[in-house]
Amino acid sequence: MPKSSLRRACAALAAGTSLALALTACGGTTKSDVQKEGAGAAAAAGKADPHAVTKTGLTVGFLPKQVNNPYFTTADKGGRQALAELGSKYKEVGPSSATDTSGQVSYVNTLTQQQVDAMAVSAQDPGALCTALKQAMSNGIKVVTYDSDTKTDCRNAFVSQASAEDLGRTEVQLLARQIGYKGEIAILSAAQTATNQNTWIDFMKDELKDPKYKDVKLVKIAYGNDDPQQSFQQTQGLLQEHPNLKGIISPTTVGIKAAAQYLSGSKYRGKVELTGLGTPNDMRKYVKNGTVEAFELWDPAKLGDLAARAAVALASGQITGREGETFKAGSTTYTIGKDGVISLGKPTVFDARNIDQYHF
Ligand code: RAM
Repeated sequence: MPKSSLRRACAALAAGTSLALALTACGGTTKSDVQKEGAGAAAAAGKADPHAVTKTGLTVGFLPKQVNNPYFTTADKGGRQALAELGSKYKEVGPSSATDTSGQVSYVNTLTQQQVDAMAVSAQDPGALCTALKQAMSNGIKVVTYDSDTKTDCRNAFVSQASAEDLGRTEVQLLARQIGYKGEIAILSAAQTATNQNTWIDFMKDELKDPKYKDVKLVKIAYGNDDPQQSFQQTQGLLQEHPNLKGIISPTTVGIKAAAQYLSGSKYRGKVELTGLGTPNDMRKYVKNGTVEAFELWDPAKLGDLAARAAVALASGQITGREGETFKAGSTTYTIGKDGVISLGKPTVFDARNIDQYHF
């Protein structure tokens, strides 16, 4: 049977039968065949072949934390454009809530059933997706996490937006400067299980141990679940509970926007400082009306672009995810770091002086 018909037959089988059966009957054979054909002996033996040709006609599935979050719309669009440029196909699936881990698990299984060549996943939870992701990998599907990681053995590589340590520490540094190193502060985060936000918060807590913050007190971590309304209400609640609050860090684009909306229309505007991670387009008016002095972010489209290119490099056998391997993405050569981390670069700090230069 020609490979394309076999693929179609398997997809039909997967749709009409149990996942395990379909995957055993189809995925294992076809995927490893495809792998051996294109990636060369080195990759088939589990070694990277930096000279392997970049495959075309691949399908890469993007699975963000949440599909109706503008941050992921921009990131995934970057992935779609990169794949079009590389001659491969893009698809996107994902839950509409940032607290739907079982939904994310089903989407991983769907992509596995559909026999995509690679998937790029932003994990809502570090462990919940592991079984499904391992099953995908054992069927020859390459798994890249981007934005929010899973455990290291549940993916081939993680495309990280910036150093987590830098992000955590610089957000505290920005806020402390704005409040004159004195007063109560709070954090408005996304989902309680989010790997990326929790890692950044750990670095924020560590940064706060420095004696220069002895008069700064973290009084609460609230969770708005990357839901605009819940984030708005959580901000309101923080100020009711802590009337002396001097500042808020919100390391989520949804949270910081909702907090800025609340502060901007309240008596706290200009009195309670707000920083964190936001998009220039969302935050422009709050910088201009004096609600927010400075905040930071990377370019989400560039993150999606790099995730797509890493996925294709993995599926082409150019990299396997091991430390020290290199691959080209556009005109830049990236080197894989410890634990399979590929880092996009440094974030940008936005304020009144530069915000009009950015349009995302
Ligand atoms: C939200 C999401 C995403 C995070 C950004 C900063 O859109 O929580 O995971 O990276 O904020």
